Amino acid sequence: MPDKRPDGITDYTGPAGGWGALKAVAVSLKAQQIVVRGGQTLLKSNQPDGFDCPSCAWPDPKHTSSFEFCENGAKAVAWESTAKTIGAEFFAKHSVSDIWQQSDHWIEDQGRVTEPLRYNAATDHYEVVSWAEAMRGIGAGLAAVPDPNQAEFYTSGRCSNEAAFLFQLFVRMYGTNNFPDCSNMCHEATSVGLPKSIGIGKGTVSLEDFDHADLILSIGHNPGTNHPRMMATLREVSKRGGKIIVFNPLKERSLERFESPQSVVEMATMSATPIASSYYQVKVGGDAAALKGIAKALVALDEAAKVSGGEPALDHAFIAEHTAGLDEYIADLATTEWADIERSSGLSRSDLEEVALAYSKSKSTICCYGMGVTQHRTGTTNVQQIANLLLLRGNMGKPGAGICPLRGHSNVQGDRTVGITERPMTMLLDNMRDVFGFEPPREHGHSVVESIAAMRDGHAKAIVCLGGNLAIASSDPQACAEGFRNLDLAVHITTKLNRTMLLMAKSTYILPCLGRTELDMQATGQQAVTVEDSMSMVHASRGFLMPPGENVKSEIWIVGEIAKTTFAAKGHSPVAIDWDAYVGDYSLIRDKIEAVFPAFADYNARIRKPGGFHLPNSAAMRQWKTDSGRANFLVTKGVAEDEGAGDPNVMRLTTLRAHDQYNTTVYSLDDRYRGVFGRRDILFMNARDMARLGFEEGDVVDIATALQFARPDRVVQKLMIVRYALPDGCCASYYPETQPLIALEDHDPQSFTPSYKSIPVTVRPAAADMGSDRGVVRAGIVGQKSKQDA
Ligand SMILES: Nc1nc2c(c(=O)[nH]1)N[C@H]1C(S)=C(S)[C@@H](COP(=O)(O)OP(=O)(O)OC[C@H]3O[C@@H](n4cnc5c(=O)[nH]c(N)nc54)[C@H](O)[C@@H]3O)O[C@H]1N2
Ligand SMILES: Nc1nc2c(c(=O)[nH]1)N[C@H]1C(S)=C(S)[C@@H](COP(=O)(O)OP(=O)(O)OC[C@H]3O[C@@H](n4cnc5c(=O)[nH]c(N)nc54)[C@H](O)[C@@H]3O)O[C@H]1N2
Ligand SMILES: [Mo]
Repeated sequence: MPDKRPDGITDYTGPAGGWGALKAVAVSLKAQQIVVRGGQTLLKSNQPDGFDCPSCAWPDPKHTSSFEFCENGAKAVAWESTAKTIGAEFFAKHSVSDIWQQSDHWIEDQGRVTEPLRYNAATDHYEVVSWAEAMRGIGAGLAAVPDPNQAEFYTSGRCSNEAAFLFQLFVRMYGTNNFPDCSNMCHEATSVGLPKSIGIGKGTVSLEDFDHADLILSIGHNPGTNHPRMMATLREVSKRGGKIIVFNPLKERSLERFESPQSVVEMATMSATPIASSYYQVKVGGDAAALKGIAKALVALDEAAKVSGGEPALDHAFIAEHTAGLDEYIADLATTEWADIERSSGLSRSDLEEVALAYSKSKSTICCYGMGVTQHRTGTTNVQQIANLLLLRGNMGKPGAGICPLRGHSNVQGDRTVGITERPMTMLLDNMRDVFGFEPPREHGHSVVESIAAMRDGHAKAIVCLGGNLAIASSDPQACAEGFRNLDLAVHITTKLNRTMLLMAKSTYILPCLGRTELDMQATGQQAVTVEDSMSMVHASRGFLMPPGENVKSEIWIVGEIAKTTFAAKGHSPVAIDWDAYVGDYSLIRDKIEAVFPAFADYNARIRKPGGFHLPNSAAMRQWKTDSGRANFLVTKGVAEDEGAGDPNVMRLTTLRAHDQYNTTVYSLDDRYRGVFGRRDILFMNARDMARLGFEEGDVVDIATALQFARPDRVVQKLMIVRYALPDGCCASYYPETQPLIALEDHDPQSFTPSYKSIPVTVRPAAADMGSDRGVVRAGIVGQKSKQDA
């Protein structure tokens, strides 16, 4: 008899996808009151003449003619093209302190912001202002910052190449490289780690490569939720007999079985395709050890082959021609003990030898990975271990092989390509100087962690956020709240209201912008923008829905206005720029992108071709732009130190996305594939750990940060324990509710990526309410109460 589970918890037994996915699409369209409009919108997403789906960066299929949508893309589009709007009436009715009391879900669900707003501290209300007034205030505020390096300019990866490029032009003319960006919290370990390995900070595969791969290693990503369109690709690989080997502490349903909502046969017969051929539940933070174990076993196979005269397990010709550092790497593998590998990874030597054997038989292997790899103190070196393993068998720059970081936001890769970077290369700055005729700042700027620290410590005076929800997405909401409230000026360019906008600076503005799905009319007519997907394909995106209000402006228009008013207030501009011309015709911006980045040659012509064009990828062509001129094997000594391993009370917490959320946007409180409905106040743990720590499923507990970064307020209260297949000593909970546990200082030292996915915690029976929002996690509230409220 199945045992009784707590409220809202079920055993999910079906495959991922299937009728459940189609039903969920209908529900989210209805909730946003756009059944008809949304249906039309979906038909236009990821089509040659439509808009780029804002949900993820997985590329479009080769033949963009078929109707490709996915459940979570549908939710994202419905959320953006909602019929609900908020304007003067809403903000007159609700004070900021009132709104603060609501859940994050409620706040965003109020709908699209339709008017520029300025905060009035005397009344504690946002008030509608004219665009001219808002811009005068913002320009004066930015001009008043004593040193340009005391201003921060955040971007979230939904903005287009054109908006991002114009933004970085303005900011560099203003005089700083302070570009905190969502990728600092996401794939920065890739951007920092891979250039040293293979000379480029991006993936090397294209979608076609998946047709030729016979082995996919899938490490630390959850495509059924976060890149659902990838499931079609994995299903094809599986159907034609390719192997898929998964490393993930949690059993994720989509990686086990998937029923394609686009396959008539599977839907009619309720059948499903198995995805993973083997599934290894690696310990949280144990990937580097597992990768080293596989490499060590592979080298042993190669040695054995030398003796027996069998097929070598390493690609010696590739290694000799293309790589450097093999001897040091092999020497390190030799001194890394199996006992350490087994302890750190939680996997047995024989498991890892099995993977090595499968790998040695593969002709072409792709390794896909996500946040399970990057969001650790060891993020950068984790990524480099993946590259090492691929290089051992020449799986880089040949058909069907390569490295495939799954990017997050739909244009996070493009924003980086066109200059949003706090550590710019000399070539970028030289080209900016030559093309625009001003001397850009050379000093490196702030990443997310550094900008929050500067705000918290009172060094930064102003921030402009081009999208996102920085204070909630970042680690340490305590520091973020303090930081935002220290500022003289905060500006939020946004589609919707979120909690970051409730952390009041002396002067705070909200500026409503168009989303991807909407018609963008400027002086020369309807405009298209461009984006770059996870596989370096650049293509056009054209919205067609009517904007939610006549005062909602394009991001590009807003950036242009901020630039004009700031330099007017300063009384001078480093160089005369005709901002109105760029805003009036985005193809002029593309001309300049092309002038600064030669890879965009013939930009305007090439985006007219359906599907767009591919940016050249040096590593994919086996050109290694590294210091050694070769692909480098990079050594990380030993295995990740298992902090707290000696203490049986310390658990390692990882933070996850539920199926019904997009980062900090919570669409609903369900997480269907993990069997959770109507609640997010969950701590997943295995039955052995529950028994060992004296808990039962359904118990309500508090979790506190342990060890180095422990602090009395690093506590999340009242989570309910739910049984889940996880390795011993590991637990999991939802992002962003768990942010208060993560210290700003707890990050990868190389890439500054917060270690969102390996937080040492202790678990204890729930104590009395600590008198803060930490007691109401269930409602999705994080952070502190607002000052106005205290
Ligand atoms: N619907 C939807 N789509 C999205 C997003 C969204 O929130 N919702 N977010 C977008 C963004 S910005 C991003 S970056 C991507 C994120 O996409 P993913 O990388 O898939 O993100 P996560 O859900 O954070 O975690 C991925 C997986 O890592 C596993 N994991 C946790 N810790 C470890 C570990 O130590 N080792 C290993 N091997 N695995 C581990 C978790 O069990 C989980 O299955 O998705 C993008 N697409
Ligand atoms: N604990 C933990 N923390 C994490 C993660 C984790 O796995 N665990 N993941 C990290 C990752 S991978 C990322 S990428 C970050 C995400 O960090 P962000 O990108 O800052 O966060 P989002 O939640 O994606 O931002 C959502 C907001 O963007 C605005 N928005 C939506 N569409 C548009 C648009 O078209 N234009 C503009 N201007 N604004 C728009 C809306 O106001 C919405 O509220 O979070 C990171 N934080
Ligand atoms: Mo991300």
